[in-house]
Amino acid sequence: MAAGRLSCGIVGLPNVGKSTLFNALTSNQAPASNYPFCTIDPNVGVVEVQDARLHVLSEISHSNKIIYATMEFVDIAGLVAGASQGEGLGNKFLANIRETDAIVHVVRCFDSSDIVHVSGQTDPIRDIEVINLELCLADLQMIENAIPRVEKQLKGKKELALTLAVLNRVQEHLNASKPVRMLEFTPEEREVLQLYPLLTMKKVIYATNVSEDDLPDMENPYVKRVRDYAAAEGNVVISICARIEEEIAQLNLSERQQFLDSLGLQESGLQRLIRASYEMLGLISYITTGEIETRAWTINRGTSAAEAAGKIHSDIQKGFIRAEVVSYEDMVTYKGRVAAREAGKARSEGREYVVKDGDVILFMHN
Ligand SMILES: Nc1nc2c(ncn2[C@@H]2O[C@H](COP(=O)(O)OP(=O)(O)OP(=O)(O)O)[C@@H](O)[C@H]2O)c(=O)[nH]1
Ligand SMILES: [Mg+2]
Repeated sequence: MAAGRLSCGIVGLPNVGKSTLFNALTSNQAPASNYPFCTIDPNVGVVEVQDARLHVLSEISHSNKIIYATMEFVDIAGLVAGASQGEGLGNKFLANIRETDAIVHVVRCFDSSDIVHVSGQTDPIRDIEVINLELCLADLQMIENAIPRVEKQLKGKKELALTLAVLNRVQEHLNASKPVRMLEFTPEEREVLQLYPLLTMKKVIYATNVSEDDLPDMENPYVKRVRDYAAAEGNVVISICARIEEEIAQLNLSERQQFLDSLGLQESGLQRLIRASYEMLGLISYITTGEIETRAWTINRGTSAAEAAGKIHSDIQKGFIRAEVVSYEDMVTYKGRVAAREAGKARSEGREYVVKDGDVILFMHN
């Protein structure tokens, strides 16, 4: 995670469309924004989270610019069976995944005789299980290395009994090739587990990559099977056509809408994927708006007003007096903060107020 930004790693077998998706994600910049787009390194891209609310508020405030929330995506080279044993570039890929906060698992759901499938033919569930097994095996290695160490220390430190119990439970689960995120933990157990950055603890979105022929609804029997599989695990599925997304991303705004219309699409699949990823990371946005800019600020769900103010500047957090909060809906209904305030729709909130997604905030500070 660079610059405090959370990241999603794009994983999957080779040749399933990860880089195509990554290229689409990172070239898909909003023309209205002048956020300095940067590719941190060739495999890490900063992506804007489109938000129609910012357009509406920028018109109300006559803002000079819009600044979107951002998040990172990391293109991770294809994992193959045996990666956890060092097959392919195995351990290097696994280390890359460990550094990300959540996973977008790209699953090939298109047939193509031109594009070689590493295991012969398209079979999304087999593919998912190859990847998940490698991730489980990598986690199992970590746990198997940790258990004897904890056992040794346990003699002097009785409080490690909980750690050992958790590790044993996790080991048993991983031995059955099941991801650790499916287990339930108490808050104390979760704290213990933070010392062990497990790959299968990370949340997952399955991105089913379909053929151009499956537009506009992007459903096919392969996708259906992934949906059933993901539902059983409680995971989200977003269907995309990476190749089309890459084309869409090359177009300017007016061409883009025309192209989407011609394909029968409301919005690009990329936007759905970005939003779902943002939510998966537990992120929400609060908004500031004025003549200079209308801007979304990223916070974790549950963040207090004072902490949220600190995102703008640490001085605002330190000198925090109060936050004047108007909901997005009231900003629109009353066409701005002044009228919303007159209508009694501006709430005065203290340091501990828990900020909600879409709160439009003005901070008062010393
Ligand atoms: N027909 C079709 N082809 C696609 C689609 N997405 C990707 N491809 C093609 O599949 C091939 C592999 O795509 P990449 O994006 O390079 O795959 P990758 O997952 O990054 O592969 P590795 O980096 O080798 O692991 C390329 O020739 C793409 O053009 C799609 O939606 N439809
Ligand atoms: Mg690639």
